[in-house]
Amino acid sequence: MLSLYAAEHSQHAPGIEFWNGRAEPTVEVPARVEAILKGLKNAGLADPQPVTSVDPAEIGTLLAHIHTRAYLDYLPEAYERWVESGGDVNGVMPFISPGKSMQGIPQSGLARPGLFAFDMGALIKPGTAHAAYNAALTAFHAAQAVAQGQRAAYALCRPPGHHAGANFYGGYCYLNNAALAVETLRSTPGYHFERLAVLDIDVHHGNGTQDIFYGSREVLTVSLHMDPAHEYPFFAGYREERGLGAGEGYNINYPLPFGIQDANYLAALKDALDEIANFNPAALVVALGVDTYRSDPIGKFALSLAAYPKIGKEIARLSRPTVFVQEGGYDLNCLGDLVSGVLVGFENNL
Ligand code: Q9C
Ligand code: ZN
Repeated sequence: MLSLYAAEHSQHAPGIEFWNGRAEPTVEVPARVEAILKGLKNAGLADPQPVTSVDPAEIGTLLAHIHTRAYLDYLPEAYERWVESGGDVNGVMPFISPGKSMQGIPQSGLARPGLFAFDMGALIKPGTAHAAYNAALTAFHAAQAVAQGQRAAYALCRPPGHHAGANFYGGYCYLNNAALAVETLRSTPGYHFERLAVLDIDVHHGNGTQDIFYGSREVLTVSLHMDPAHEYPFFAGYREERGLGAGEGYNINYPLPFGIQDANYLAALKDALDEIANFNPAALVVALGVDTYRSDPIGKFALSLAAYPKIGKEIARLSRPTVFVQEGGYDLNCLGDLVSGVLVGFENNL
C-alpha cells in the first residue's frame, strides 16, 4: 500500500500539555513517527515515502473549504504575535477565553489563542504550524493517489487532526487531515466522489471532523470512542448528535464503555460499517487512531493486538477506495504493530 509521511513532523515537539490543571509531559511525541515507520517496514508494507515540504498555497484552497479564513490566518502567526505581546517563549497556550456573551475580537497576541483553542492540549511552538501543514499535505497526497485510482493509501500524519474543527484546535490537533482528505477526493476533477464517509476509530471522539461536516448530507461522519460523559473531549461525541439541517442523520456517534474488549468493539464496528454501507459512499476516509489498545497510556479501551488485523479486514469488506489517515496512538512499544496490523488486515482481505 502506498504509505506517505512528512519528515518535517519533527519540527513540532510540544513537550507538555495541561491536563487537570497540571503541566504534564505530552504523549504526542516525534518518536511516534519512527515507531510507526518501523512497524510498517517490519510488516513488509511498501516503503513509506516522504512528501516534500511545499508552499502552503498548494493546499491552501482546499484547507479553506474546511477551516475558516480567520483560523487559517491565526495559526501561522500565532507564535510570533504571542511572543511579541509578552507571551512565554515556550509556546502559545490560551489563558483567557471568551464567556458565552463576549463577542469582541481582540488584536493582542496574548488573547487571540482564546478565540480558537478549545483546550490546553495543543501548544503552538515555532515549528508547529509548519509541521501541521506538512501533515495536511501528507493526507492530501494520499487522497490524491486514491482519487487517481489507487485502491488505498496510508498517510502517516503528525500532528494528528481529528480534534481540529472549522475554527478551533486542541487535543494535539491543528489542521484536520482527514477532512482535507475528504475535500481532496471531492475536488479532484472528473472523479465524481460525491458521497464520502469518514470512519473515525481513534479512542477519542472526532469532534473536529464532526464539526466540519455537521451540516452536510454528502459526507457521513461516524465515530467510535470513549463515552464523552466521562472522557475527553467531554463536550461532544454523544449519541444524540446526529447532524444539523440538511446534514441531519449524517453524523453517527458510538460512545462505548471503558474497558471494552475485542468482541464487543468489533460488533460496534460492524454496526458502524453497516451504516456506512447503507449510505453507499464512493470512497472512505479512515481516521486511524490506535489509542484503543489496552496498554495505551491515555486510552481506556482494552483491545488486544489481535483486534487490529480484524479491524482492517472489516474495513476491507466495505470494498471502497480507502484513505487511511493517522490520528492518535501512544504506546511506543506497540504502535507500529497496531498500525501495520490494520493495514495488513485490510490488504489481505481485498
Ligand atoms: N494526560 C488524540 O488522540 N488528553 N488526541 C490527554 C493526558 C487529551 C487526544 C490526557 C487527549 C487528546 C489525537
Ligand atoms: Zn485519540
